[in-house]
Amino acid sequence: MKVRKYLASDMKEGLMRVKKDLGRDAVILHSRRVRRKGLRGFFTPRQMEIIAAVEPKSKEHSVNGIMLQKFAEKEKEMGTMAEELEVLKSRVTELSTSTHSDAQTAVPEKAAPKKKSVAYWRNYLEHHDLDPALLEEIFTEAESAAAGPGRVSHSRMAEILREKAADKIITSSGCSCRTQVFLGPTGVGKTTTLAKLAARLSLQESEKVGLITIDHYRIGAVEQLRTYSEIMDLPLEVVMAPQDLYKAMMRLEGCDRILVDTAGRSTGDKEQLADLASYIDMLLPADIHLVISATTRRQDVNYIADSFKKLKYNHLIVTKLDETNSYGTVINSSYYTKLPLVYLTDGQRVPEDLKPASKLDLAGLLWRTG
Ligand SMILES: Nc1nc2c(ncn2[C@@H]2O[C@H](COP(=O)(O)OP(=O)(O)OP(=O)(O)O)[C@@H](O)[C@H]2O)c(=O)[nH]1
Ligand SMILES: [Mg+2]
Repeated sequence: MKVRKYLASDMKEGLMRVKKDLGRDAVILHSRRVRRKGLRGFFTPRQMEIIAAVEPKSKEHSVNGIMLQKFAEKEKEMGTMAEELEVLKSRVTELSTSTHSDAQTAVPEKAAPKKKSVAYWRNYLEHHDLDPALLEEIFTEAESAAAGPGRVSHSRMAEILREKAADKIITSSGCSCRTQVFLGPTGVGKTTTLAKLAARLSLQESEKVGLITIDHYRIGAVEQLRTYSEIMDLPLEVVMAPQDLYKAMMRLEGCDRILVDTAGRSTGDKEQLADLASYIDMLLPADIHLVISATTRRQDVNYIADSFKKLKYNHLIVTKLDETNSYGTVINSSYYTKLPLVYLTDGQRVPEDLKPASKLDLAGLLWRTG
């Protein structure tokens, strides 16, 4: 690992230097404000000291990269197996035609490979805990797309299923509102995701970003966001009551975007959710992201989606993709709520581990571990 120390006048300049020097994959290990050495240090503003590191390129692996590579390998393997199967079948057919009539061999010859392929993929997709109704829709559509006189190879069936799965997912290319709210169950990664987006918007899109937290319930919650706000040099407002939101928004008047962090809410606690709803009402119009962890079971995704409904969420973010190898949650959440997925996260690194949701990448996730 390559580790470097930087001194800059502020965090923004420091991060730009880190990015220029170590590249986009650099990770901030530590940052603090320091005085210049010597007497001069007392009369000049403090500097920002940043310690950053980067892994050598060869270890680099992105979700998309792994996903596409695995899928390609799987398809290749399936293609080879299917070809071998075809050769075997034609040998058997040749042998049997010498003893049976043509009419007897034609029907089973055509029907067999299609059935086998469908059963294999059904079994495979069930492992991902896909919603049964969604699974049925995908297979009904895939089977009618594959119908016809010709044979459907194993890999072709996978391709059709992937297309049909992609059709079921709704995605949105980004956030249109000035105010972006992050809510969801406890510990799913709301604050970390907000910090990733804040960094992306302010550093890559050069937007003026302001932060608000209404999470003052958990000890350390404000400090967590304050640390990010100091590192990125972004204004932060801590709001203790719904009526204070207006003043906080006024203080952030000059910002292009306002990202609002909320306290994680226990899904079954109606009182807590009602309390949060009184803040949300004051923030509208807003993009309200329901943040769900990819490790959530199917039934719990539906329970969370229903419980948070009164908070008027209109977008989805699925986090912690790196912590599972069964990706049904990602697809189920969009299918069940009929709402667009906007971002996926696959790690703790800020800001790197945040990806815009794309239909084909999402459908491809289902084949990632095949
Ligand atoms: N592996 C992994 N960890 C993540 C990801 N996103 C966040 N985390 C970690 O999950 C933990 C909780 O993250 P927070 O951002 O504090 O979660 P939160 O939803 O704000 O939590 P509360 O405010 O307490 O409800 C931290 O250790 C994060 O680093 C992710 O995509 N992958
Ligand atoms: Mg939080």
